[in-house]
Parts: sequence; C-alpha cells; structure tokens
Amino acid sequence: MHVLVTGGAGFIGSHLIDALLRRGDSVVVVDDFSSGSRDNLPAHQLLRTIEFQLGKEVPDDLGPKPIDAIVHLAGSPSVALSWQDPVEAHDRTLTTTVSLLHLVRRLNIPRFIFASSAAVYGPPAALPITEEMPCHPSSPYGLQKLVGEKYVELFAGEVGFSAVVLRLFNVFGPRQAPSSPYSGVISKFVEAFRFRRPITVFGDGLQTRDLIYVADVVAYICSALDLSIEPGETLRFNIGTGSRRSLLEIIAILQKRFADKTVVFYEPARAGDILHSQSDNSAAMRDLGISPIYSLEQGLDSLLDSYEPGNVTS
Ligand code: UD2
Repeated sequence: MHVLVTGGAGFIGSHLIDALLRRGDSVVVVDDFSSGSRDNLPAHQLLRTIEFQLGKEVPDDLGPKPIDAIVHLAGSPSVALSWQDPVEAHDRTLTTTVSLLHLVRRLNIPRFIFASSAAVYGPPAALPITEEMPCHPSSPYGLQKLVGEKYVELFAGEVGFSAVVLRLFNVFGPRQAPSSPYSGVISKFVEAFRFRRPITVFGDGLQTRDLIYVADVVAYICSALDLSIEPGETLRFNIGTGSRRSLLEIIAILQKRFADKTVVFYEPARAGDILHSQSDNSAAMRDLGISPIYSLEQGLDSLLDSYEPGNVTS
C-alpha cells in the first residue's frame, strides 16, 4: 500500500510510520513539524517527507505513485489549547481536514482514515460510551473533530471513497512530548517523576480517563486501512481499552514504579474538561478484529523502559 500520513512526525504518527514500513508499505509523511520532529522519523527508502502548513491547501504533487489511503492525524493537539486560541485550532484541525478531503477528491484516493477524539462526546450521559450516544462536545477541539467527522462522511458519500473515523480516547506512550502545558497527562506526570518536579492536578484527581497505549492505537489504524468497506461508506469506532482509571491511580502507580513520592499541586479544573470517560470498544474489537493488548501498567512499563536506564526503579 502507498499511504499518506498527516502528522506523521508526531507522537502517534511516527509510531504508525514505523508499523507501516515494517509491513512493507511505502509512506508519504505530511507534517508542519510544529509539534512533531524529524528525529521521530527513520531514514528509509520507502519514506518520503513533505513539509506543509496546517490549514493551507495540500499540493497535488505528492510523487509519481498513486496514493491508496490517507491517515489524517494532524491537527491542533489539545482541548485546553483550543480554548486558548480557538481560531488557530479551527484552522489547524478543521480547515486542514477540509483541504485534505478536497485533495482526496482531486486525486481519487479510495480510503480516508480520520483520527477523531473521545472529546466529540462531551460529558457522557452514561458509561461506557457507545458510538451511538449523542455528541455534545464541551470544547472547540471536540466540536472541530465532530464537524471534521461530518465533513468526512459528506465527502465520502458524495465522492465515493470509503472512510473510517477513529474516536481515539486518551493515548499515551513513547514520543508523546511533555514539553507543552497542554501535553497529555501521562507524559506530564512521567516527566515530573523522572526529574523530581511537582505534579499539577487540575480538579481533584478523581476524574477518570480511558488510557490506551500507542501500539494498540497503531494496530487499530493498520486494521482500518485493511478493512473491507463499501465505497461511499463511513464507519465510526471508539478506540479505547474499555476501562477507566483516575489521575490519582496513575500517580499511585508511578509512585510505586519510581519508589518515590512527588509533590502534588491542585488547581481548579480546566475549561471544557469532562469528569469521566470510558469507551465501549466492542464495535472496534468486533469489526477491526483486534483487542488492546496493553493494560495501563504494561503501557507505563513500556513507556518507562523507553527512557535511559537509571531514571526508574524496576
Ligand atoms: C482529550 C480527549 C482525548 C484526546 C486529547 C487530545 C477526552 C475524554 N479525551 O483528552 O481523546 O483527543 O484530548 O489532547 O475528551 N491534567 C492534569 N494535569 C496535567 C495535565 C492534565 O490534571 O498536567 C488533567 C486534565 O485536566 C484532564 C486529564 O488530566 O482532566 C487528562 O488530560 P489530557 O490533557 O491528557 O487529555 P484530555 O482528557 O483533555
């Protein structure tokens, strides 16, 4: 397969690139390198990289080989950031999606995989959350992902390509950069433990998330690429583990793993933050044919093993 991956130099994208190259697929990475890094990408003869600015039109000239599928991962990275600068987040998330769909139409690309988010649901009426539950996003980020999904469905039906929308729950793992204040919670907490810095908990720490390890997410994306779907059809899946853990539980696991306590500061909950999140992942397990392999503990072990030895006790 010849696959175009937007955000391919980022956290999830770079793990996907590794997996695609291992399968023997060739890849075009499209990235603006704002949060992703060239260091995340291997030197490989089947890999080509194109730099482009999110929110701008993607050029038609993507090389001589026809593209079999797009995996669209690029976008504004977080709920909190989308409140801070909703216009920028809109351009990066939604305008980029529309410009890619326009490209799919121009180049007749048969498959589009869209990385959506659990944030489309907003505060859930019940747990676990099924794909059929109503979506009431509580942040610009969630709304932009939801409208992106609708665009995908509209274009797929009209143009005749097949699409898979993956509603990613909280993904964690190596290469998730902890550097921004808006980085994923596990990357922030692990960094705090590694460098003996204080942790900030927004709210009381009892909020729960469905935390899925990046290797499991990549396996689902690969499966979505191979899935047999009717042209014009859009399928939607929750991508999570089906369980939920609180921030205080994560801190307790890390305290044990590092044999260390850390100072915890509590601040008010962030705008648009929901209390609990847990996927019903039965549709993904059934139709994409795989189950998540990593528990939270196993994922954390694998993440900590990816750092230099000496920072973590075993
Ligand atoms: C949302 C989506 C997730 C993904 C992500 C992208 C939900 C349920 N999840 O994740 O699917 O799209 O956005 O960014 O909508 N927190 C702290 N201290 C910190 C950092 C975070 O307490 O230093 C809290 C934060 O306030 C939240 C929880 O940890 O309650 C998880 O935050 P996050 O930024 O990792 O992800 P979240 O849930 O916004």
